[in-house]
Amino acid sequence: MAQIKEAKVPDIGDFTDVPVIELLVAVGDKVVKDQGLATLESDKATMEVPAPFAGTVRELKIKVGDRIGEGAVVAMIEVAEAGSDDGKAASAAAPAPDQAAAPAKAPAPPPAAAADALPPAPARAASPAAATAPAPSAGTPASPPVAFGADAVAPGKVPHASPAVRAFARELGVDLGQVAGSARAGRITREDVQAFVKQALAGAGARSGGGSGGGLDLLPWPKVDFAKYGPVRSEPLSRIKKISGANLARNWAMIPHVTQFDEADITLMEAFRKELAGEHKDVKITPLVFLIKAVVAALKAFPRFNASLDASGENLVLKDYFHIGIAVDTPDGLVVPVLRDCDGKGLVELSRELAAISAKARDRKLGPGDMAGGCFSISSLGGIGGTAFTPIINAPEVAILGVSRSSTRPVWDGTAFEPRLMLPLALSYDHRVIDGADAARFTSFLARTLGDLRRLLL
Ligand code: CAO
Repeated sequence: MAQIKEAKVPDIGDFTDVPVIELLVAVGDKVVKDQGLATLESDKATMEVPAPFAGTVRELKIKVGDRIGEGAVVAMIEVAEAGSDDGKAASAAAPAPDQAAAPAKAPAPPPAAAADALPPAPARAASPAAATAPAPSAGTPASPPVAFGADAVAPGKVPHASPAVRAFARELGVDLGQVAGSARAGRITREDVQAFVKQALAGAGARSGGGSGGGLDLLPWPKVDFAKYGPVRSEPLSRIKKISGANLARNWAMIPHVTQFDEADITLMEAFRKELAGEHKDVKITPLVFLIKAVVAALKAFPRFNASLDASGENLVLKDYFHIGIAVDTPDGLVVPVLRDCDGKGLVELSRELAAISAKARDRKLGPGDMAGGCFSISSLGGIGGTAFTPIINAPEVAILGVSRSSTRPVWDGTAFEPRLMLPLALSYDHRVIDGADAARFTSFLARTLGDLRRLLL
């Protein structure tokens, strides 16, 4: 017969009067034994109150902000039979095994935190994580929440992390007890969880390859006391650098990059650009907008470049829209806002939009929507200098064009050397999706188009 019992805070060591920072269940939720009911956070540690038995939550006795200690009643739980505290009888009332594996409810990280710190999730296709880490689905975390027994809550033993980080760890199935915290007082950050997952994946990969090159069997990062060698200063990385760094590292490690180099004769294009610039003095018209138009034409001619691998990694999603990401250098680091529907816009309109979006980027006013939905990116260092570089693909896109500074060089026209303005191009592409021959065709097409803009009319 069903019985309603009190779920109380267990012995939590020396902690009393600890604030409740998060409720992990709601009335009506089914819980399994040891599932977290609420999170408490003292100045020394964060801990979850585990369900002492399985059943259905009938009433919550606490709310966020309450301060509680050992013995406080957290919830009233209806169990199927009396005497189920030991968990054996409770199994009769526990959800079916599949439900038990996916607890009824765990809160998602607060949206601010999610948007704030979480770089776009790796495409599962591109990610060995898909093979080893469970894929979270809405409302059903793929792993049981991390709960800590009373014997694990002494200071120094309890993982110290914010609710958002704890929710993030739960989603990834990470036991925070195994993660070393890098922040003040050993607090675990989102980056620590990501680093832990990366390391675990590298280990799993190495194991699956028999330790013979099957995974990223990397050496630990060198720890050097630089101060031993001379005066040093330390400065924290900006938030943008941390986010873009994590994305760049993932893309560099997971995408088989090849870079195809080419050059375009932009002598005629440059003459036209100057003419146009003279007619539109209110806006800066640079070679970049010509590149955008030429890229759109190339994407139309080679649709596999305007595509992404789907989540299974087995299908290519081909796009019939032309949104181009532009790498913008800001004082805080690199960002890639997206210019939409570039196929339907002219050079002057694109120049205005480019000026507006790069100003917005430099003023730190870009929202996540400004950077979403890109098909293909262009990274132009032409205004700065250099002859060539190998850009990193902006996943889940499959290619990126790097542009360096144009220079006038003698070019043999069959009978004589002619001074021509040459623009260096570098196309990095995902070799899983694009073959080298197609990449060479793509850059040749680009070069021909930039060399003779009439081709944009074809
Ligand atoms: N060759 C020669 N000159 C070039 C050129 C090229 N390929 N591209 C631009 N220029 C010229 C422009 O015409 C302009 O000349 P004027 O000052 O005489 O008018 C000057 O260089 C400066 O251009 P710009 O940089 O202001 O404008 P842009 O449209 O070329 O680029 C933007 C805009 C936002 C992309 C750019 O400012 C920027 O941030 N670039 C850096 C991108 C980056 O960091 N990429 C690296 C990613 S990997 O870490």
